[in-house]
Formats: sequence, C-alpha cells, structure tokens
Amino acid sequence: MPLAPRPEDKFSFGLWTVGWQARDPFGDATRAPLDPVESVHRLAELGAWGVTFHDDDVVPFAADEHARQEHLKRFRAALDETGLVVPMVTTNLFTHPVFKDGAFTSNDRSVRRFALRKVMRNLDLAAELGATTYVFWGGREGAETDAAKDVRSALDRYREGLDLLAQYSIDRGYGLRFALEPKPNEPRGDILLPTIGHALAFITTLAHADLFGVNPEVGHEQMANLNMVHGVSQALWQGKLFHIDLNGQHGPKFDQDLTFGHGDLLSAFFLVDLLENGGPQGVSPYDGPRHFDYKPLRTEDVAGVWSSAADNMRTYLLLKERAAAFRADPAVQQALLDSKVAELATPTLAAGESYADLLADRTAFEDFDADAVGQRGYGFGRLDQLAVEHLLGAR
Ligand SMILES: [Mn+2]
Repeated sequence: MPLAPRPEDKFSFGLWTVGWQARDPFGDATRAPLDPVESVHRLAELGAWGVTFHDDDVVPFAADEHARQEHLKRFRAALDETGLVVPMVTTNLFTHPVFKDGAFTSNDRSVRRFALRKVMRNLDLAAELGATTYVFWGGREGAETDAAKDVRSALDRYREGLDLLAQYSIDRGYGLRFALEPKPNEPRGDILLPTIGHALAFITTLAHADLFGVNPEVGHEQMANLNMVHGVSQALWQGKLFHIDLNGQHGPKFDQDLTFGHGDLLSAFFLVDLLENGGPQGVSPYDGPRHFDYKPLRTEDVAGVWSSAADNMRTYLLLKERAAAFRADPAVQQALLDSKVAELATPTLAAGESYADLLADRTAFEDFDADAVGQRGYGFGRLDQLAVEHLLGAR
C-alpha cells in the first residue's frame, strides 16, 4: 500500500487517545479499558513510530511504589518488543479531585507543592525513556468566575512552577525541552494561556525561555475561532514549534478531538503543506513528531478505535500527497506568481536604503498611482480554488 505509514513519518499517538473509554459529561464509558501494553503493540502494527503518555496512563494514580515498578516493567518490555519510541511525555494534573482548582495555579498552596512533586517524578521517567519533549497542558489552570482567581498571581505561580521544573531538568542533565499546550476553555470555564499567542508571550517571561515552546492543537485553536495555520506559522517564525497535536474540530464548540482532517479539511491541507513543504517558502520548517491527539468517536467499538487510529495517519499522508501535487502543478506556480506570494519575502526597503532614501523616492509616494494599484486584483480566489481542486483529486 503506497500510503502505509513509515517510521520516518514520525507518527505518534497518546495512550489516552485510543485508550479513551468514551466517558462524557452526560454518559458512561462505552468501551472497556485498554491495556497500555496492547495499545503499544497495536499502534506499532499500524505503523506508528512513537507513543506518548500521561503518568497516570501507564501507572494508576493510586499505585504504590511496588505496583508502579511492575506497571513500568511491562510497559518498557512492550516498547522493547515493538521498537516504538517515547518522544514526548506529559503529566495528568487534571483528573484527580485534588486538581479541581488547578495544579501549578491552585489557590491551595499544598496542591501546588504536590503538583510539582508529581511532575518531578514523571520527569525522571520521561528522561529514562528517552523523551526529548515534555508537554504541559494546564486544563485545570483557570476559573469559572473572575471573583475566584487573581490571574496575575496565578501567572506568577505558573512561572514559578515552570522555572523550578526547568531548573530540575537542567540540574539532572535530562536535556528536555518543554512545550506549553494552549486551550481556551474546557474543562475550566476559562483556561490560562488560552491561545498560541498568550503562550508565546508568557514564555518570554520564563527564566529558561529558550527551553520552552508550544504544542498547538488543531481543535484548541479552532475552538477559539482562530486560524491554526497562522498560529503554527507564528510559532515556527519564533522558533517555538516544539511539538504539535493533530486532530479535527468543527469550529467553536466543545472540544471534539475528531480524527485529523475530520473537521476543517482545507485548513488541515494547508497545515500539512506548511509542515511538509514549508508552504510558499518551500523548506520544511518542522522535523518533530506528527502527534495525534484525538478521540475515537464514542459511538465506536474497539475495532473502530483501531481503524480510526489508522485513519489519522492515512489522512495525513493523503494530504501530504495532495499538497505535493499542489506545489508541483505549473498552474499553481503561475497563480502564485500572479498573486505575488513570493514577493512578500522581499524586504520593503532595498539593502542599505534608509527612511531618508524612502522620503526622497518620488515613485514611492508623490508619483505612486494608488488608484491604479488599488484596481489591481490579486487572484487569491483562483489560488484557493486550485487548492480545493487538488484536495478533491480533481487535478
Ligand atoms: Mn483537544
């Protein structure tokens, strides 16, 4: 099969994705628990390259140290048998009731101290398993009422926690990089660091800002009615795309975590074009994992779980194929020229030109025919149609 995933595609899955038992706020689980060891084997058979997890996905929250070591032994054996790598690890700081007001930003100081210890223990495990990226998704770091949360103090505590954890990783020689995952809401009414932009701004205040980047998720940006391709582009532009969560979402509503592409398909096309072809600039800017953070539909049985896992990778590869055809099409190349897309890469001033030179350039202003230039079409609609036709396999 030409679209079979290969290790160099760097497809990875969270254990919590296929392992989701499909409990929602209105209904019970519709599927039995999956053994993480089975998930590792099934994902490997499907062609995945990596597996990621929250601490509690592998070792139940309440396990004592002996039970913890037994769970980890089985998990390590599954990794050894399949050759799956662990590129990223994260912490569950949201399920247990203790985290109901957050972890690093809980109003209760004892909860914040417990959260830091929980992460430190998991950083040890992440390093031992060879992970290079550690993700922080602060789903409970937020509030439902503005009366209850001093946001400036919360950001102080968020920064204090991340500074401490980065220092711990540095001192232990773990070599980890950290990726903040923005989300606007759910489970909290409002979550701190709700978008890529908020996270990028916050990172500049950290003691080890160079070690921190973002882990944007398609659905999370689209829940905020934002453009994922633009957000990822800015993260790349700032050298901060450390990881990415691929899935599908139908606009601003609850977090759907659909299979990749099963939402805004044209946006997914341009996202893959950006990651694989570098978009108009033509150089792939990202060589990290293509990580799927999705949930198999609640309506599916276990066979549907595994087919949907495969669908994420197949859809990505189909979009990669379509994006390559789009870039190679002479009609597209002409349309890009007509639209002056590459001209945006040309600096607005010439080399060495000063504002005095610009002031002296009559063609830039006094003799510039704004009315005539204002009449000129850019042909962007034509470009978009060509993308749609490539996406549909019509060209
Ligand atoms: Mn999500």
